[in-house]
Amino acid sequence: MSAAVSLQDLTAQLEELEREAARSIAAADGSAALEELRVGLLGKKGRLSAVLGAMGRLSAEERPLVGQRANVLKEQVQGLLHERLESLKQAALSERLERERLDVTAPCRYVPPGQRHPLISTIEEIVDIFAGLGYRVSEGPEIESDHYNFTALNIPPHHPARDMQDTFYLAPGADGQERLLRTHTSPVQIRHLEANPPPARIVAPGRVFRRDAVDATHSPVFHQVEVLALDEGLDFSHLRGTVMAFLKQFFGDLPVRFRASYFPFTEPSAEVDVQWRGRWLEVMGCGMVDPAVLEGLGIDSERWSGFAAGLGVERFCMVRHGIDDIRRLYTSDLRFLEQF
Ligand code: 2NM
Repeated sequence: MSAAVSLQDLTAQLEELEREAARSIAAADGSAALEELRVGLLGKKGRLSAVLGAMGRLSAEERPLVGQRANVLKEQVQGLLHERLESLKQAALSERLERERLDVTAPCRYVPPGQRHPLISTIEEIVDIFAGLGYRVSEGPEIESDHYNFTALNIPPHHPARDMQDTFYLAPGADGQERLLRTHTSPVQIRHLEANPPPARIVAPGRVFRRDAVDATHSPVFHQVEVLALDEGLDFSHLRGTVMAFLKQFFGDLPVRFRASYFPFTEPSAEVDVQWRGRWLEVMGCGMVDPAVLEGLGIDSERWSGFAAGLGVERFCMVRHGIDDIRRLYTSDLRFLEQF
């Protein structure tokens, strides 16, 4: 037989067990530690089982007293284990929320999926300057008739500009009319004047086509911007002032010179050079719209006068960025394009 056990002994053991359980559960730092405590306290070979085992040696009157006390303790310990587990879970969640906090309003760097092609940004820059001078954008078809591309512009039938060497001709349209790829954006101006009474201030950007062999400075497809102003009392000083203001905005304060030239659709005509890094570069052509062009449109050339100017966008873009070969603008080499 085992040693005698008293009611006092067992009650004292249960009280000691209760204090110890409360202290160790409060100190437990995770679910594994709590499970270990649960097994040690309430498991089959645990501390409570040991007390209950010894209870058998008490008298029949004393046994229920210890039994009740043990049941209360068991429930208390289970409650403490549960509460501690919940508070550890809560603490872990709070810690994680704090650690993973994300300020969705924080400013960040926007990485665009691509960039403007340098030709496009050059067109935009040129058009924006003329927009600032009061010009409206006007556009028209790339496939044109002989009439709009040549005849209406005072380019007579045997003018060299009409030569097969310069113009891409297409098969005639359904109406039997000759079709071609426009060689300049001037037909846009003609179409505008035909559809709108004067005055006019328009800027016409777009693709144009000429039968040129490809080299470092020539491409059969290139881009032009042309401007036209038509009003009462316009003279060459207005043309000069406009061109000077435009070139100053685009290139900065560079020396500019006007050289007398010839275009079938302007009289007088001039070519404009800028001095760039010590060399004179031809950058645009211009002139007073030939009265014959206006009369052909039914516009009274005694009352209305106009000036026009045209430039090649590739040239402007190449000068601005120091690009040495026009083909760079068309070959879509990312090592080139990513520099802009
Ligand atoms: C140039 C040079 C000079 C021009 C003339 C016209 C129109 F339609 F009004 F007659 N548009 N563009 C013109 C004049 C274009 O480009 C070098």
